This record gives sequence, structure tokens and C-alpha cells, in this order.
Amino acid sequence: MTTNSFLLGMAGLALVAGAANAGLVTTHTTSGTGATVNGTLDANEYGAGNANVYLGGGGGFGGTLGASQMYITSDATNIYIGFQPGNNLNDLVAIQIDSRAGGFTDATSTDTSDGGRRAASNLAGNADDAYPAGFLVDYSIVIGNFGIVTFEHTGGASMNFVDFNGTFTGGAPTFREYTLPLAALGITTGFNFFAGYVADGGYGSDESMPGGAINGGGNVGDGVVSAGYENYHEFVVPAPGSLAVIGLAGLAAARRRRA
Ligand SMILES: [Ca+2]
Ligand SMILES: [Ca+2]
Ligand SMILES: [Ca+2]
Repeated sequence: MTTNSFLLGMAGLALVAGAANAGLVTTHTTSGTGATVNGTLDANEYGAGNANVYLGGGGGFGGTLGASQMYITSDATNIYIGFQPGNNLNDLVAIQIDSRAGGFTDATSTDTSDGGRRAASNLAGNADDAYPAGFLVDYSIVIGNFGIVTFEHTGGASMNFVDFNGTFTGGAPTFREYTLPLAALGITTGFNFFAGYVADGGYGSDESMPGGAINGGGNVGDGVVSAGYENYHEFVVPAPGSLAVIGLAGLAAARRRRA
């Protein structure tokens, strides 16, 4: 066995172990080419056949998040996100992003100064929703009928505003796209993410991305008990210019660092 094939084997084992033990559901790697942020899902803009798609679960609010599709890719500078709601977008999709070491939980980030900030920091407003094991959130992207807004978690009752984009608005279940510099989300080698769907006032649904235990218990509502979120998806950005074998080894290391 060559050194390279040994390293590849070890990286493969790490990926399998992660999927089995840590709640990782779907991993996609960047296509290396950006999408066109025009509100339409064009051919091959999120990987060949638009294969860079992530799915959810649950339908307590009508399947807006649970039956949605989220597409992600990146180029050398920017990340691109496409979101196809599964039903009318009446509430708030809160995407929780773990892109770097350190970060926060529902219990340690509590900005309730408006509905978008509450969704980003608390998900269901009155319950301390559990996050996946080892998952510490760094940034949140909130998609609503007002547009798309991004925050950086800092701990406590205040988050940093990162970006607002009002290009795609309204409650109709139309395709929306968004782009930000990778650096604006602290992304170097990729990130882990999950999403919840909650009302502006904090009433929590049973919908999630990826699917999980929360999908089976009815809407969380205004209660203090939530099944929380035990699963996450992953998007990988190999280090520029790295050999494939180094990229895989770095990928395993990067997943550890994100906690
Ligand atoms: Ca497009
Ligand atoms: Ca909560
Ligand atoms: Ca983190």
C-alpha cells in the first residue's frame, strides 16, 4: 500500500464514521464555479445536473422547509445558495452555519430584538433546541418573505449584522438565490449546517433540514420542550491548489476544527 492510498483509506473511514455517529446526512463538494443569481435554477449551475442539493423533513407548517430543496456551490471567492421552498414562505427559514472553531448554541446566543434575529439565535423561541453533537454555530442566514439576512453570532443578546438582500421577496414558493463572499461566513474548507423553520414570533414548526426526530413530534410551538436538531449537512471547499489526497485528509481535519 502506498502512502497515498493509505491516507485515502483513512479519510474514507473518517467519512463513514462521521456519517454513522455525528449526524452528518449529506455532503457535497463545490463545483468550483459560481451560480448566476437570477432567481432561476439553470442547468448545471450547482454542480453537474444540479446535484449539490440538500433536503429536509417534516410538514407541520406545510412543508415549506421540510419539502424544500437547497442548492449550494462556490467559486474561488463567493458562496452561492439556491432555495426552492416546498410551500408558501410565510415564516422564517433559519440556516445555522458552523464554519470555524468555537461558536454558540441556542442557549448561549439569545438575540430577540426582532423576529429574524430570534429565529437565527433561538429557532423555536421558548425552547432551548439541542444542536447536533459538536455543532457550534458561527453564522445564520434567515430566508423570509422580506428577503434574506445574515448575522454573525457573538454570544449573548446581540449578533453582528453581516448582510441584507431584498432581491427575492414575497410568500409565493418561488426559487431564491443568494451570494456572499466565503470570507463573510468564515469559510475556508467548508462548513456544516442545519436549518429550522419558525414563525416571526418564535412559534416553532416540526420542519428541519436535514430531517430528524423533530419531524415526528408535532410543531414545537411556543412550548419549552423541543426534540432539537441532531443532524446536519456539509458543504466542502477543498483548499485551493491542493492535491486530491491532501484535500481529503484536510477535509477530515477541517470537520474536527469546525467544532
Ligand atoms: Ca440561477
Ligand atoms: Ca430555541
Ligand atoms: Ca463553530
